[in-house]
Amino acid sequence: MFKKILIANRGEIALRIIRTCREMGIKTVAIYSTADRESLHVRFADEAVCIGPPSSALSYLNIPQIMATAEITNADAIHPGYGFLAENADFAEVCTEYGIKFIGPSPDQIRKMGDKITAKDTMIKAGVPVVPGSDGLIKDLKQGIKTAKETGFPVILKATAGGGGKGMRVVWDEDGFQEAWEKARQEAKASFANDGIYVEKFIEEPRHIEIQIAGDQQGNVCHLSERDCSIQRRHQKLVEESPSPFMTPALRKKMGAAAIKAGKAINYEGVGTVEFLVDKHRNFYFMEMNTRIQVEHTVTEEVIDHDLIKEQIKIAAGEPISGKNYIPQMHAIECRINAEDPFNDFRPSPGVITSFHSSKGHGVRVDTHVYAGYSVPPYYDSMIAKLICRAQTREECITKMARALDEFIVEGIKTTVPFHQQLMRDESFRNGDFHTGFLQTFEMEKPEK
Ligand code: MV4
Repeated sequence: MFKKILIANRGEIALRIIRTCREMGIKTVAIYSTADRESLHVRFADEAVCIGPPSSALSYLNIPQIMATAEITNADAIHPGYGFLAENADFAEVCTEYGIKFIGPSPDQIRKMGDKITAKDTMIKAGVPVVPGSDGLIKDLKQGIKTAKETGFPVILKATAGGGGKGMRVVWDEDGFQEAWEKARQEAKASFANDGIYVEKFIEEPRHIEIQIAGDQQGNVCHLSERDCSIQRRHQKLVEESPSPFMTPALRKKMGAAAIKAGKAINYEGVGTVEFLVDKHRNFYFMEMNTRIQVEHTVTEEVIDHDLIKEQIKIAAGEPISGKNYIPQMHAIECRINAEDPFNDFRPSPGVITSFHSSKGHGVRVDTHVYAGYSVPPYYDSMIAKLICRAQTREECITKMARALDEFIVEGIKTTVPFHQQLMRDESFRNGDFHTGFLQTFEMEKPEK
Protein backbone atom coordinates (compact mmCIF):
# COMPACT_ATOMS: atom_id res chain seq x y z
CA MET A 1 0.00 0.00 0.00
CA PHE A 2 1.07 3.61 -0.60
CA LYS A 3 2.76 5.47 2.24
CA LYS A 4 2.10 9.01 1.09
CA ILE A 5 -0.35 10.42 -1.44
CA LEU A 6 -0.10 13.89 -2.98
CA ILE A 7 -3.53 15.33 -3.73
CA ALA A 8 -3.41 17.37 -6.92
CA ASN A 9 -6.64 19.20 -6.23
CA ARG A 10 -8.43 21.62 -3.90
CA GLY A 11 -11.78 22.16 -2.17
CA GLU A 12 -14.16 19.50 -0.96
CA ILE A 13 -12.69 16.66 -3.02
CA ALA A 14 -9.19 17.26 -1.63
CA LEU A 15 -10.66 17.05 1.86
CA ARG A 16 -12.70 13.98 0.90
CA ILE A 17 -9.51 12.19 -0.25
CA ILE A 18 -7.59 13.23 2.90
CA ARG A 19 -10.32 11.67 5.06
CA THR A 20 -10.03 8.27 3.40
CA CYS A 21 -6.22 8.39 3.45
CA ARG A 22 -6.37 9.05 7.19
CA GLU A 23 -8.58 6.01 7.70
CA MET A 24 -6.20 3.90 5.61
CA GLY A 25 -3.09 5.09 7.48
CA ILE A 26 -1.70 6.87 4.42
CA LYS A 27 0.05 10.24 4.82
CA THR A 28 -1.15 13.13 2.65
CA VAL A 29 0.42 16.10 0.90
CA ALA A 30 -1.84 19.00 -0.05
CA ILE A 31 -0.88 21.47 -2.74
CA TYR A 32 -2.45 24.91 -2.79
CA SER A 33 -2.46 28.24 -4.56
CA THR A 34 -2.03 31.51 -2.69
CA ALA A 35 -5.83 31.97 -2.98
CA ASP A 36 -6.40 28.77 -0.96
CA ARG A 37 -4.15 29.39 2.05
CA GLU A 38 -7.13 29.29 4.40
CA SER A 39 -8.78 26.23 2.87
CA LEU A 40 -9.42 23.20 5.09
CA HIS A 41 -7.59 20.82 2.76
CA VAL A 42 -4.41 22.73 3.61
CA ARG A 43 -5.08 22.44 7.33
CA PHE A 44 -6.10 18.78 7.40
CA ALA A 45 -3.32 17.31 5.24
CA ASP A 46 -0.14 16.06 6.92
CA GLU A 47 1.92 18.39 4.76
CA ALA A 48 0.95 21.31 2.54
CA VAL A 49 2.97 23.05 -0.14
CA CYS A 50 2.07 26.34 -1.79
CA ILE A 51 2.69 25.81 -5.49
CA GLY A 52 1.73 29.09 -7.11
CA PRO A 53 -0.55 32.05 -7.65
CA PRO A 54 -4.38 31.84 -7.89
CA SER A 55 -4.54 31.18 -11.64
CA SER A 56 -5.17 27.43 -12.16
CA ALA A 57 -2.73 27.34 -15.07
CA LEU A 58 0.06 28.38 -12.70
CA SER A 59 -1.01 26.24 -9.73
CA TYR A 60 -3.39 23.26 -9.91
CA LEU A 61 -2.54 22.68 -13.58
CA ASN A 62 1.17 23.34 -13.20
CA ILE A 63 2.58 19.87 -13.90
CA PRO A 64 6.32 20.62 -13.37
CA GLN A 65 5.57 22.30 -10.05
CA ILE A 66 3.33 19.41 -8.91
CA MET A 67 5.91 16.78 -9.86
CA ALA A 68 8.66 18.71 -8.06
CA THR A 69 6.45 18.82 -4.96
CA ALA A 70 5.78 15.09 -5.15
CA GLU A 71 9.51 14.41 -5.39
CA ILE A 72 10.49 16.72 -2.53
CA THR A 73 7.83 15.31 -0.21
CA ASN A 74 8.51 11.70 -1.23
CA ALA A 75 4.95 10.96 -2.27
CA ASP A 76 4.54 7.53 -3.87
CA ALA A 77 1.18 8.24 -5.51
CA ILE A 78 -0.86 11.19 -6.79
CA HIS A 79 -4.63 11.45 -6.54
CA PRO A 80 -5.97 13.92 -9.14
CA GLY A 81 -9.56 14.22 -7.81
CA TYR A 82 -11.94 15.57 -10.51
CA GLY A 83 -11.43 18.46 -12.92
CA PHE A 84 -7.94 20.00 -13.24
CA LEU A 85 -5.55 17.16 -14.29
CA ALA A 86 -7.87 14.21 -13.61
CA GLU A 87 -8.34 13.32 -17.30
CA ASN A 88 -5.04 14.62 -18.59
CA ALA A 89 -3.27 11.66 -20.22
CA ASP A 90 0.03 13.55 -20.45
CA PHE A 91 -0.01 14.12 -16.69
CA ALA A 92 -0.70 10.44 -16.03
CA GLU A 93 2.24 9.66 -18.30
CA VAL A 94 4.58 12.06 -16.50
CA CYS A 95 3.63 10.43 -13.17
CA THR A 96 4.63 7.03 -14.57
CA GLU A 97 7.96 8.46 -15.80
CA TYR A 98 8.65 9.75 -12.29
CA GLY A 99 7.82 6.35 -10.76
CA ILE A 100 4.83 7.85 -8.96
CA LYS A 101 1.53 5.98 -9.23
CA PHE A 102 -1.27 8.01 -10.85
CA ILE A 103 -4.44 6.95 -9.02
CA GLY A 104 -6.63 6.36 -12.03
CA PRO A 105 -6.53 4.72 -15.45
CA SER A 106 -3.52 4.52 -17.78
CA PRO A 107 -2.68 7.32 -20.24
CA ASP A 108 -3.85 5.04 -23.06
CA GLN A 109 -7.24 4.42 -21.40
CA ILE A 110 -7.71 8.16 -20.79
CA ARG A 111 -6.85 8.98 -24.42
CA LYS A 112 -9.22 6.32 -25.82
CA MET A 113 -12.16 7.93 -24.01
CA GLY A 114 -11.01 11.54 -24.39
CA ASP A 115 -11.46 11.51 -28.14
CA LYS A 116 -15.21 10.99 -28.64
CA ILE A 117 -15.04 9.34 -32.06
CA THR A 118 -12.38 6.90 -30.87
CA ALA A 119 -14.53 6.20 -27.81
CA LYS A 120 -17.66 5.65 -29.90
CA ASP A 121 -15.82 3.41 -32.32
CA THR A 122 -14.43 1.37 -29.41
CA MET A 123 -17.97 0.98 -28.04
CA ILE A 124 -19.40 -0.15 -31.39
CA LYS A 125 -16.70 -2.83 -31.58
CA ALA A 126 -17.46 -3.88 -28.00
CA GLY A 127 -21.19 -4.22 -28.73
CA VAL A 128 -22.31 -1.27 -26.60
CA PRO A 129 -25.30 0.59 -28.10
CA VAL A 130 -24.45 4.04 -29.51
CA VAL A 131 -26.58 6.74 -31.14
CA PRO A 132 -26.88 6.15 -34.90
CA GLY A 133 -25.03 8.68 -37.03
CA SER A 134 -21.90 9.31 -39.08
CA ASP A 135 -19.17 6.74 -39.37
CA GLY A 136 -16.44 8.87 -37.81
CA LEU A 137 -15.55 12.45 -38.72
CA ILE A 138 -17.44 14.53 -41.27
CA LYS A 139 -15.04 15.72 -43.95
CA ASP A 140 -17.03 18.53 -45.54
CA LEU A 141 -20.43 20.21 -45.75
CA LYS A 142 -21.65 17.96 -48.57
CA GLN A 143 -20.85 14.76 -46.70
CA GLY A 144 -22.44 16.27 -43.57
CA ILE A 145 -25.75 16.98 -45.28
CA LYS A 146 -25.76 13.54 -46.89
CA THR A 147 -25.13 11.84 -43.55
CA ALA A 148 -27.77 13.97 -41.80
CA LYS A 149 -30.38 13.03 -44.42
CA GLU A 150 -29.50 9.35 -44.11
CA THR A 151 -29.64 9.56 -40.31
CA GLY A 152 -32.89 11.55 -40.43
CA PHE A 153 -33.49 15.00 -38.92
CA PRO A 154 -33.23 16.23 -36.24
CA VAL A 155 -29.51 15.55 -35.85
CA ILE A 156 -26.88 16.88 -33.48
CA LEU A 157 -23.36 17.96 -34.43
CA LYS A 158 -20.72 17.15 -31.84
CA ALA A 159 -17.02 17.92 -31.50
CA THR A 160 -14.80 14.85 -31.28
CA ALA A 161 -12.59 16.70 -28.77
CA GLY A 162 -15.68 17.92 -26.90
CA GLY A 163 -17.74 16.69 -24.05
CA GLY A 164 -19.88 18.54 -21.59
CA GLY A 165 -21.86 20.23 -24.36
CA LYS A 166 -19.29 22.54 -25.99
CA GLY A 167 -19.30 22.70 -29.77
CA MET A 168 -22.71 20.97 -29.96
CA ARG A 169 -25.42 22.11 -32.39
CA VAL A 170 -28.88 20.66 -32.99
CA VAL A 171 -30.06 20.78 -36.61
CA TRP A 172 -33.78 20.44 -37.34
CA ASP A 173 -33.76 20.38 -41.13
CA GLU A 174 -31.52 20.53 -44.19
CA ASP A 175 -31.80 24.34 -44.42
CA GLY A 176 -30.27 24.78 -40.99
CA PHE A 177 -27.34 22.47 -41.60
CA GLN A 178 -24.76 24.82 -43.13
CA GLU A 179 -24.94 27.48 -40.42
CA ALA A 180 -24.83 24.89 -37.62
CA TRP A 181 -21.90 23.13 -39.28
CA GLU A 182 -19.88 26.35 -39.53
CA LYS A 183 -20.70 27.42 -35.96
CA ALA A 184 -19.91 24.01 -34.50
CA ARG A 185 -16.55 23.91 -36.29
CA GLN A 186 -15.62 27.42 -35.18
CA GLU A 187 -16.58 26.72 -31.58
CA ALA A 188 -14.73 23.39 -31.54
CA LYS A 189 -11.62 24.97 -33.02
CA ALA A 190 -11.66 27.84 -30.52
CA SER A 191 -12.35 25.58 -27.51
CA PHE A 192 -10.28 22.49 -28.26
CA ALA A 193 -7.93 23.49 -31.12
CA ASN A 194 -9.56 20.58 -32.99
CA ASP A 195 -12.46 21.17 -35.39
CA GLY A 196 -13.33 17.50 -35.93
CA ILE A 197 -17.15 17.13 -36.00
CA TYR A 198 -19.44 14.11 -36.18
CA VAL A 199 -23.19 13.68 -36.65
CA GLU A 200 -25.71 11.83 -34.48
CA LYS A 201 -29.45 11.41 -34.48
CA PHE A 202 -30.79 13.93 -31.94
CA ILE A 203 -32.51 12.08 -29.10
CA GLU A 204 -35.35 14.28 -27.85
CA GLU A 205 -36.02 14.75 -24.15
CA PRO A 206 -33.49 12.13 -23.02
CA ARG A 207 -32.57 11.29 -19.48
CA HIS A 208 -28.92 11.32 -18.47
CA ILE A 209 -28.31 8.09 -16.60
CA GLU A 210 -24.77 7.00 -15.85
CA ILE A 211 -23.38 3.72 -14.58
CA GLN A 212 -20.54 3.69 -12.06
CA ILE A 213 -18.00 0.98 -12.77
CA ALA A 214 -14.80 -0.27 -11.14
CA GLY A 215 -12.04 -2.26 -12.82
CA ASP A 216 -8.89 -3.72 -11.32
CA GLN A 217 -5.40 -4.55 -12.58
CA GLN A 218 -6.41 -8.23 -12.79
CA GLY A 219 -8.99 -7.45 -15.48
CA ASN A 220 -12.17 -7.73 -13.39
CA VAL A 221 -14.84 -5.09 -14.03
CA CYS A 222 -18.04 -4.66 -12.02
CA HIS A 223 -20.79 -2.05 -11.93
CA LEU A 224 -22.12 -0.13 -8.95
CA SER A 225 -25.50 0.75 -10.46
CA GLU A 226 -26.71 4.07 -11.80
CA ARG A 227 -27.06 7.73 -11.02
CA ASP A 228 -29.68 9.93 -12.62
CA CYS A 229 -28.08 13.27 -13.55
CA SER A 230 -30.88 14.70 -15.69
CA ILE A 231 -31.28 17.81 -13.52
CA GLN A 232 -28.71 20.02 -15.22
CA ARG A 233 -28.43 23.65 -16.22
CA ARG A 234 -26.23 24.55 -19.18
CA HIS A 235 -24.50 21.18 -18.84
CA GLN A 236 -23.80 21.80 -15.14
CA LYS A 237 -25.31 19.12 -12.95
CA LEU A 238 -27.22 20.46 -9.96
CA VAL A 239 -28.92 17.37 -8.53
CA GLU A 240 -28.00 13.71 -8.80
CA GLU A 241 -29.70 10.67 -7.37
CA SER A 242 -29.53 6.92 -7.11
CA PRO A 243 -31.44 4.85 -7.99
CA SER A 244 -32.88 6.65 -11.01
CA PRO A 245 -36.67 7.03 -10.71
CA PHE A 246 -36.82 5.86 -14.34
CA MET A 247 -34.83 2.66 -13.72
CA THR A 248 -36.28 -0.85 -13.79
CA PRO A 249 -34.45 -4.02 -12.71
CA ALA A 250 -34.41 -5.21 -16.34
CA LEU A 251 -32.96 -1.93 -17.65
CA ARG A 252 -30.35 -1.85 -14.88
CA LYS A 253 -29.26 -5.33 -15.84
CA LYS A 254 -28.87 -4.33 -19.50
CA MET A 255 -27.18 -0.99 -18.83
CA GLY A 256 -24.92 -2.53 -16.19
CA ALA A 257 -23.84 -5.24 -18.62
CA ALA A 258 -23.19 -2.62 -21.33
CA ALA A 259 -21.09 -0.51 -18.93
CA ILE A 260 -19.04 -3.56 -17.98
CA LYS A 261 -18.49 -4.31 -21.68
CA ALA A 262 -17.31 -0.71 -22.12
CA GLY A 263 -14.84 -1.06 -19.24
CA LYS A 264 -13.55 -4.43 -20.40
CA ALA A 265 -13.09 -3.12 -23.97
CA ILE A 266 -10.37 -0.75 -22.74
CA ASN A 267 -9.09 -2.95 -19.92
CA TYR A 268 -10.23 -0.25 -17.53
CA GLU A 269 -8.33 0.24 -14.29
CA GLY A 270 -9.87 2.38 -11.57
CA VAL A 271 -13.34 3.72 -10.91
CA GLY A 272 -15.08 5.32 -13.86
CA THR A 273 -18.46 6.25 -15.21
CA VAL A 274 -20.19 5.29 -18.41
CA GLU A 275 -22.74 7.96 -19.37
CA PHE A 276 -25.85 7.03 -21.32
CA LEU A 277 -28.71 8.89 -22.92
CA VAL A 278 -32.00 7.07 -22.22
CA ASP A 279 -35.04 7.86 -24.37
CA LYS A 280 -38.66 7.65 -23.29
CA HIS A 281 -38.94 4.06 -24.57
CA ARG A 282 -35.98 3.12 -22.34
CA ASN A 283 -33.62 2.68 -25.28
CA PHE A 284 -30.18 3.63 -24.07
CA TYR A 285 -27.12 4.88 -25.94
CA PHE A 286 -23.49 5.33 -24.89
CA MET A 287 -22.66 9.04 -24.62
CA GLU A 288 -19.21 9.33 -23.06
CA MET A 289 -17.06 7.76 -20.40
CA ASN A 290 -15.56 9.72 -17.52
CA THR A 291 -12.22 8.24 -16.49
CA ARG A 292 -12.16 9.83 -13.03
CA ILE A 293 -13.96 9.98 -9.70
CA GLN A 294 -16.93 12.31 -10.14
CA VAL A 295 -18.50 14.97 -7.94
CA GLU A 296 -21.60 12.81 -7.54
CA HIS A 297 -19.79 9.62 -6.48
CA THR A 298 -21.24 10.28 -3.02
CA VAL A 299 -24.79 9.22 -3.94
CA THR A 300 -23.44 5.84 -5.01
CA GLU A 301 -21.42 5.59 -1.79
CA GLU A 302 -24.60 6.18 0.19
CA VAL A 303 -26.79 3.63 -1.58
CA ILE A 304 -24.27 0.78 -1.75
CA ASP A 305 -22.46 1.73 1.47
CA HIS A 306 -18.91 1.66 0.07
CA ASP A 307 -16.10 4.22 0.12
CA LEU A 308 -15.26 4.77 -3.57
CA ILE A 309 -12.06 6.72 -2.84
CA LYS A 310 -10.81 3.76 -0.81
CA GLU A 311 -11.75 1.53 -3.73
CA GLN A 312 -9.71 3.75 -6.09
CA ILE A 313 -6.65 3.65 -3.85
CA LYS A 314 -6.84 -0.12 -3.37
CA ILE A 315 -7.16 -0.70 -7.12
CA ALA A 316 -4.18 1.60 -7.80
CA ALA A 317 -2.16 -0.40 -5.25
CA GLY A 318 -2.94 -3.59 -7.17
CA GLU A 319 -5.63 -5.10 -4.96
CA PRO A 320 -8.42 -6.97 -6.76
CA ILE A 321 -12.05 -5.82 -6.55
CA SER A 322 -14.72 -8.16 -5.19
CA GLY A 323 -16.05 -8.59 -8.72
CA LYS A 324 -19.72 -8.52 -7.81
CA ASN A 325 -22.19 -5.88 -8.98
CA TYR A 326 -23.91 -3.68 -6.41
CA ILE A 327 -27.60 -2.74 -6.41
CA PRO A 328 -28.91 0.28 -4.45
CA GLN A 329 -30.31 -0.68 -1.06
CA MET A 330 -31.45 2.86 -0.20
CA HIS A 331 -32.26 6.10 -1.99
CA ALA A 332 -29.82 9.01 -2.05
CA ILE A 333 -29.98 12.52 -3.52
CA GLU A 334 -27.22 15.09 -3.78
CA CYS A 335 -27.82 18.83 -4.07
CA ARG A 336 -24.85 20.89 -5.20
CA ILE A 337 -24.58 24.03 -3.13
CA ASN A 338 -22.85 26.59 -5.33
CA ALA A 339 -21.81 30.15 -4.58
CA GLU A 340 -24.22 31.41 -7.25
CA ASP A 341 -27.36 33.54 -7.24
CA PRO A 342 -30.26 31.40 -8.50
CA PHE A 343 -32.46 34.52 -8.75
CA ASN A 344 -29.92 36.17 -11.03
CA ASP A 345 -29.21 33.62 -13.76
CA PHE A 346 -26.93 31.66 -11.39
CA ARG A 347 -24.33 34.43 -11.43
CA PRO A 348 -21.20 33.54 -9.41
CA SER A 349 -21.25 35.01 -5.91
CA PRO A 350 -17.77 34.76 -4.39
CA GLY A 351 -16.80 36.50 -1.14
CA VAL A 352 -16.66 36.05 2.61
CA ILE A 353 -19.03 33.58 4.28
CA THR A 354 -20.02 35.50 7.40
CA SER A 355 -22.14 32.73 8.92
CA PHE A 356 -22.28 29.02 8.16
CA HIS A 357 -24.36 26.19 9.57
CA SER A 358 -24.55 22.94 7.67
CA SER A 359 -27.50 20.58 7.93
CA LYS A 360 -27.20 17.66 10.29
CA GLY A 361 -29.23 14.72 11.55
CA HIS A 362 -30.06 11.19 10.52
CA GLY A 363 -29.31 10.36 6.90
CA VAL A 364 -27.68 13.72 6.17
CA ARG A 365 -24.12 14.09 4.82
CA VAL A 366 -22.36 17.34 3.97
CA ASP A 367 -19.05 17.32 2.08
CA THR A 368 -17.50 20.76 2.20
CA HIS A 369 -14.26 22.65 2.66
CA VAL A 370 -15.88 25.92 3.80
CA TYR A 371 -16.68 27.39 7.24
CA ALA A 372 -17.74 30.71 8.78
CA GLY A 373 -15.10 33.31 7.97
CA TYR A 374 -13.93 31.50 4.81
CA SER A 375 -13.69 33.59 1.67
CA VAL A 376 -14.87 31.86 -1.53
CA PRO A 377 -12.24 32.75 -4.14
CA PRO A 378 -13.49 33.87 -7.57
CA TYR A 379 -10.94 31.81 -9.48
CA TYR A 380 -12.31 28.30 -9.34
CA ASP A 381 -15.46 26.20 -9.55
CA SER A 382 -18.31 27.76 -7.57
CA MET A 383 -19.34 24.59 -5.71
CA ILE A 384 -18.91 25.13 -1.96
CA ALA A 385 -20.69 22.09 -0.55
CA LYS A 386 -22.53 18.91 -1.41
CA LEU A 387 -25.61 18.09 0.62
CA ILE A 388 -26.43 14.40 0.39
CA CYS A 389 -29.47 12.76 1.97
CA ARG A 390 -30.22 9.09 2.28
CA ALA A 391 -33.46 7.33 3.17
CA GLN A 392 -35.36 4.11 2.55
CA THR A 393 -37.51 5.52 -0.25
CA ARG A 394 -37.27 8.35 -2.77
CA GLU A 395 -40.21 10.13 -1.21
CA GLU A 396 -38.65 10.04 2.28
CA CYS A 397 -35.35 11.14 0.78
CA ILE A 398 -36.94 14.21 -0.85
CA THR A 399 -38.71 15.06 2.42
CA LYS A 400 -35.43 14.73 4.30
CA MET A 401 -33.63 16.87 1.72
CA ALA A 402 -36.27 19.61 2.01
CA ARG A 403 -35.80 19.56 5.79
CA ALA A 404 -32.00 19.58 5.48
CA LEU A 405 -32.08 22.49 3.01
CA ASP A 406 -34.23 24.51 5.42
CA GLU A 407 -31.51 24.28 8.06
CA PHE A 408 -28.58 24.93 5.71
CA ILE A 409 -27.50 28.48 6.51
CA VAL A 410 -24.93 30.41 4.52
CA GLU A 411 -24.68 34.17 4.99
CA GLY A 412 -22.51 36.72 3.23
CA ILE A 413 -22.80 35.17 -0.24
CA LYS A 414 -25.65 33.90 -2.42
CA THR A 415 -26.07 30.14 -2.85
CA THR A 416 -28.18 27.63 -4.76
CA VAL A 417 -30.00 26.56 -1.57
CA PRO A 418 -33.24 28.41 -2.52
CA PHE A 419 -33.22 26.74 -5.95
CA HIS A 420 -33.03 23.30 -4.35
CA GLN A 421 -35.75 24.19 -1.83
CA GLN A 422 -38.11 25.03 -4.68
CA LEU A 423 -37.09 22.01 -6.74
CA MET A 424 -37.83 19.61 -3.87
CA ARG A 425 -41.42 20.96 -3.84
CA ASP A 426 -41.88 20.68 -7.60
CA GLU A 427 -44.55 18.16 -8.57
CA SER A 428 -42.80 16.83 -11.68
CA PHE A 429 -39.55 16.39 -9.78
CA ARG A 430 -41.36 14.62 -6.95
CA ASN A 431 -43.00 12.31 -9.46
CA GLY A 432 -39.64 11.51 -11.07
CA ASP A 433 -41.08 12.94 -14.25
CA PHE A 434 -38.15 14.87 -15.76
CA HIS A 435 -35.51 14.78 -18.49
CA THR A 436 -32.38 16.78 -19.36
CA GLY A 437 -34.46 19.74 -20.60
CA PHE A 438 -36.37 20.03 -17.32
CA LEU A 439 -34.60 23.14 -15.99
CA GLN A 440 -35.17 25.04 -19.24
CA THR A 441 -38.82 25.40 -18.26
CA PHE A 442 -38.39 25.46 -14.47
CA GLU A 443 -39.21 28.96 -13.19
CA MET A 444 -37.78 30.17 -9.90
CA GLU A 445 -40.37 31.85 -7.70
CA LYS A 446 -38.94 35.20 -6.62
CA PRO A 447 -38.79 35.98 -2.90
CA GLU A 448 -41.31 38.53 -1.63
CA LYS A 449 -38.89 41.20 -0.44
C1 MV4 B 1 -27.06 14.34 -27.12
C2 MV4 B 1 -28.38 14.77 -26.88
C3 MV4 B 1 -29.37 14.29 -27.71
N1 MV4 B 1 -29.07 13.45 -28.74
N2 MV4 B 1 -26.82 13.49 -28.14
C4 MV4 B 1 -24.94 17.07 -23.83
C5 MV4 B 1 -23.57 17.00 -23.28
C6 MV4 B 1 -22.87 15.95 -24.03
N3 MV4 B 1 -22.27 15.06 -23.08
C7 MV4 B 1 -23.88 15.27 -24.86
N4 MV4 B 1 -25.13 15.96 -24.68
C8 MV4 B 1 -26.25 15.59 -25.35
N5 MV4 B 1 -26.04 14.73 -26.37
C9 MV4 B 1 -27.80 13.09 -28.91
N6 MV4 B 1 -27.52 12.27 -29.93
C10 MV4 B 1 -28.61 15.63 -25.81
C11 MV4 B 1 -27.53 16.06 -25.06
C12 MV4 B 1 -27.86 16.97 -23.99
C13 MV4 B 1 -27.71 16.62 -22.65
C14 MV4 B 1 -27.21 15.39 -22.28
C15 MV4 B 1 -27.06 15.04 -20.96
C16 MV4 B 1 -27.42 15.95 -19.99
C17 MV4 B 1 -27.90 17.18 -20.32
C18 MV4 B 1 -28.06 17.53 -21.64
C19 MV4 B 1 -28.56 18.78 -21.97
C20 MV4 B 1 -28.70 19.12 -23.27
C21 MV4 B 1 -28.35 18.23 -24.28
